[in-house]
Amino acid sequence: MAMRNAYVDQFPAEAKVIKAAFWSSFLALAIGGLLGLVQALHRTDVVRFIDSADYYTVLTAHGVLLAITFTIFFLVGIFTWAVTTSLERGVVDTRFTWSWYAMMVVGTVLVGVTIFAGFLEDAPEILGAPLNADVLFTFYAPLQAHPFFYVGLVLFVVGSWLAGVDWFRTWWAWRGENPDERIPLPTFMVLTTTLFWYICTFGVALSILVFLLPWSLGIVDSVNPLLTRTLFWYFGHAVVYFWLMPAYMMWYIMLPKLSGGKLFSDPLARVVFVLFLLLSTPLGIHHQYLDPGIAEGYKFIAMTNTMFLLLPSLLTAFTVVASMEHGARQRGGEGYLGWLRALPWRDPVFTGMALAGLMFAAAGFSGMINAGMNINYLVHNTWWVVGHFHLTVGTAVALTFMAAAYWFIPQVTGKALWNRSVALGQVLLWFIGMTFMSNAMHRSGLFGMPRRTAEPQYSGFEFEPAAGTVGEINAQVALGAVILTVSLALFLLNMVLTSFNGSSDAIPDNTYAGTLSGPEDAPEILDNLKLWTAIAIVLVIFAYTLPVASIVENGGLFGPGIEGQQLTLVPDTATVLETVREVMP
Ligand code: HAS
Ligand code: CU
Repeated sequence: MAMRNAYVDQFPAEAKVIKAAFWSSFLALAIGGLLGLVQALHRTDVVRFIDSADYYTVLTAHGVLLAITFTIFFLVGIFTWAVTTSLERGVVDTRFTWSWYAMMVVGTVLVGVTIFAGFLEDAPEILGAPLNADVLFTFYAPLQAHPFFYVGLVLFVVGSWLAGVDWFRTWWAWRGENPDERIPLPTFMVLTTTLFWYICTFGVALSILVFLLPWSLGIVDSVNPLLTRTLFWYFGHAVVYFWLMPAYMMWYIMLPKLSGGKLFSDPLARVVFVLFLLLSTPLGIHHQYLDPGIAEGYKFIAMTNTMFLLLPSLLTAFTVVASMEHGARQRGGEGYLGWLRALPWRDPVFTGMALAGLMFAAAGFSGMINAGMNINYLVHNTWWVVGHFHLTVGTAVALTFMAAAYWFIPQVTGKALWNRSVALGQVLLWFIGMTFMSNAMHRSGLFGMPRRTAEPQYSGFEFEPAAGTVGEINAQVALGAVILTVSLALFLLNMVLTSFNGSSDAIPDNTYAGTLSGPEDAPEILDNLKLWTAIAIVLVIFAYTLPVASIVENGGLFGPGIEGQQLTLVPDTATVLETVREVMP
């Protein structure tokens, strides 16, 4: 009998942790996804399951569970897989691996309980404050959560830091045994991503530990909202690449093989990941083009850096599509575009990832529009932005992860996938559902439909789409959301039923794509992680020192705060005039 060579046969102990991380991620996906349906139907006024007063509880849970919990649990799983597989050795000590996983779980539970307490009529008082966290996934001041929310976040982030330590330790151990070898590409991708994760999470850790947590505990009276916002976005842009890099990794090392060929260029892939390490952080201010209190010049620098950061994604589009074409031609594909037909469209792993890539091409365009300082004024805080990130994190990342799960779950459990046709239907449904939903969101944003509100219609104000009607746009969003929910249910069903399957001998080997141009063609300097990290830190210092200094100078380290100013949501004219008179000399 042929020997089976699945991941679980090579690394049984690691496979258990990875499996646990995947299931944590799927649980978050299930709850977060369902809440997505609830709010889409609510906003479009199709069916209302909740009171509008609970809208922000739902929105916070949806955002946190999907953008933070689902994504990061899944990626720590595949990063652990990538490091151990490409170094051909296990982690140094699986007890350490379990401990960071446990820390992330405890953090998630704390955050989850605090958010969901928002549904209770009388939330229990702990530490002198009611349990609550209706602060959305961006959680910057002036919104304030219960201290448990921040403590939970800290535990989760520290858990992810220790995961990074685990990957580095494994690599150091391997380097000791293989002193003269190049870092294998998947490990290289994990390490560069981890390095910028350390750089960017420094900002959010500072924001939580020095400002938000002491403020929610009542140790300090106020904070400077612009400072905590800026620290959040210092982290908040780079985090999107923390989600994206594992998807890119799969496109580089799996898609070429699934297509029947090899990766076009290992050196180019290394350059791409180095560029992400350098440029992911010093541009967070592109989320703050409309924030008063930051000078235009700093916003312009953020815009310039953002435009440079398009480069690694454009290189990725080229390299990955070239590799797919190479694969298709190996399989007999011909012609300028005819080769597309020779791709393995019946394979859900391939098709899911390819469709995710295709949607990301559109997402890249909406990202470029967001990034233009002047055009951003049109789309900021509208549903356009929501359309943008459902194509990026909601498809490029989420669909790639779901497609990857069809390959990974058999690898880490030794069980064959329950149903491949259902899986193929599932990835197609995601693509179709997202086409309806995100297209309508982008369109409605263009005529000013706001994001983050339960009642987007504003009584007495008529939206006028350039084409079609508001009702038609709402119908498309609702239809898209329903299709996405069906797709999600099929995904979870497949995962659950697979776990009831018996062990199978028909699991593909745990290998990934070879390369046409390998690491020997890449200049040695690309592997100099210390050098790139140092440059990345210098760039951050250049981009952030002056804006942060001026924010602190104008608004105070701990603010004048908003408390003293008695801001109400819609102040009457007299109050506005009075405030203007007070602040104007
Ligand atoms: Fe973004 C807002 C700019 C990428 C996520 N973004 C957001 C928010 C989220 C988010 C969550 O400059 C909202 C945050 C909030 O709550 O307020 N974004 C960009 C730019 C890029 C970009 C320039 N975003 C992402 C990614 C995300 C993400 C990736 C998550 C994973 N974004 C912005 C800006 C804002 C913003 C502003 C603020 C807006 C505002 O006003 O609030 C770029 O990185 C995009 C580059 C991408 C490309 C595409 C390359 C194409 C590829 C496809 C290859 C095809 C294949 C398949 C493999 C240039 C790689 C081929 C298939 C065949 C069949 C052949
Ligand atoms: Cu961004």
